[in-house]
Amino acid sequence: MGYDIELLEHLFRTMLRIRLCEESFVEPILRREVFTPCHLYSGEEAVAVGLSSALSRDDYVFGNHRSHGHFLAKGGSMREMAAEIYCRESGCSRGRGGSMHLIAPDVGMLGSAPIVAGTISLATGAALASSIRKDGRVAVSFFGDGATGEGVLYESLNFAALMKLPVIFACENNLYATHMPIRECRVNLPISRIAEPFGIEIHTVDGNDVLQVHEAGRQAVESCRTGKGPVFMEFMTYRFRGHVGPDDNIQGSHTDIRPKEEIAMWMDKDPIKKFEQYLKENQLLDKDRLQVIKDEVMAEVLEAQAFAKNSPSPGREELTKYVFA
Ligand SMILES: Cc1ncc(C[n+]2csc(CCOP(=O)(O)OP(=O)(O)O)c2C)c(N)n1
Ligand SMILES: [Mg+2]
Repeated sequence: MGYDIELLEHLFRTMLRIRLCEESFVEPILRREVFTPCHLYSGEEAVAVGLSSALSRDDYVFGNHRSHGHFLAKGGSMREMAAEIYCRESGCSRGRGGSMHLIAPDVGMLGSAPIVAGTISLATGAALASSIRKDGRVAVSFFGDGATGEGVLYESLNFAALMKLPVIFACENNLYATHMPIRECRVNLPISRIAEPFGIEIHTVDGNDVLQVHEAGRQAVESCRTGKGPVFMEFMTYRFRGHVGPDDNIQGSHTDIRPKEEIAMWMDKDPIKKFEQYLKENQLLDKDRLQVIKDEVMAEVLEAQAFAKNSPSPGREELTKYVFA
């Protein structure tokens, strides 16, 4: 398939920005300089990046508790996200929200929240608004396999199908909800089958292959924009880090029960390494150009860390400033 170099660079750069930015938080979390709970997205970058690259700036995205990738992929500012994770006044939620409350309305990232499945109905509502206004905007709801245990997903699927709303239900199936394997809590796999009774378009996609995600995303967006109604997408992927924080990855060492062999198998399918190899093998980007991108991303990450750490925390007297009672 003929993709332009600009898009390929964007996909590689954005996945790397997510990976390196998140990994730059590992030490600060372990040193307890960061105390907001951090659900790292490492390993799943191709989903947020591939799907967001099929959207336009005006389209909407809603996230969940694991949304650093969704925020950056939709165009949110890295320094404002880093500052939010350090709970600083310069953060995207003015330091009051932390890692799980990311928002960047200017670029269509309308918010993330830790309540599992909590933003699915909000994305459906945003799609209803688009449909009433006829403004052509598509809304994406990113949620995990765990959210398929929540009733609001089924209510939203039904309502969206009934009203033919331009919403993409993007399920990131990383096989676990906290430490519960999906096969132990669902009888009917694959997950995407849950969308069948609603008669909507379904895609099951390799979530570690950014080009496959982009391509499926393009088709889903086109379907929504041309009034065909909602789309359900299931992305098969895996998180490299612990459920929350970086350190519960090794079987038996902490709380993670995932087999070492399974973790190793998925590490071999690292979406960034896979894409870098594809770019080199097909002579699309050479080693030197890839190195320039890596250096630029690393410089951005260091700058974001410095900006965040040098920003003041909200004053004690101002902690309730944005609370509406
Ligand atoms: C309504 C609700 N129930 C339980 C929790 C606790 N909780 C936080 S994350 C999580 C698991 C989510 O798993 P999944 O949706 O698969 O996302 P993943 O963490 O795998 O990305 C749970 C149960 C919560 N935040 N909200
Ligand atoms: Mg999960």
